[in-house]
Order: sequence, then C-alpha cells, then structure tokens
Amino acid sequence: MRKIGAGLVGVAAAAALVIGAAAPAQAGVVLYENTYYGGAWYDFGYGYVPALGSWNDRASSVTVSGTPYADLHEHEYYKGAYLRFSVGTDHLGAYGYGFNDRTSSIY
Ligand SMILES: [Ca+2]
Repeated sequence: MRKIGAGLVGVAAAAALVIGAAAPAQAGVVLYENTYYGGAWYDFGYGYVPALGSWNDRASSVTVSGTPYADLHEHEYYKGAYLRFSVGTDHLGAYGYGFNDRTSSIY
C-alpha cells in the first residue's frame, strides 16, 4: 500500500512539471516583462486597455492570439507612437525606434 501511494505522488509531480514548463494559455494579447516571453506575463484579453497600471512601460515581448491584431501605444488612451502586431509573437526591442519598456495602452 505504501509503495503504491508513493508511486502515485511521483506521477503527479511529473505531470505538474510538464504543465509548468508549457507556455501560458494565451487567450488574447499577452505582455511579457522580458524578451523571449520571459519573466512575469499578463493576459490583457482582446485589447482596448487604455491604461496598463503596473504594466506601464514594462513589456519587452508580446504574443497575440484570438484577435486579428493589437496596437501597442506609447502613451495611455491610445496616444503617441504605436506598433501593430498581428497574430503571433514578437519582441518590442526589435524596432529601430525602441519600443522596449514603452507600451502604455493596447488598442
Ligand atoms: Ca509609455
């Protein structure tokens, strides 16, 4: 009995590790603190977020799914320069005008 119980615990731990290593479930526009989708992340749904709160000027990479595109704006309320991202993944520092750590709203 004791051996069987220990075996079941081992299986459960292995499954949890696999789930933990997977990419986050992406329902919409996800911003990541670091490049290559690392660090903290937050799913902002389908956009239309006029102010990002604690995520202001913080994002370094983005994934877009569930919506055709997302516009990441330099300032709150969809103002200033913006970059349009289609479905997929991208790095905000990959652009000459430096959008890393600059996003303040998502349209
Ligand atoms: Ca900004």
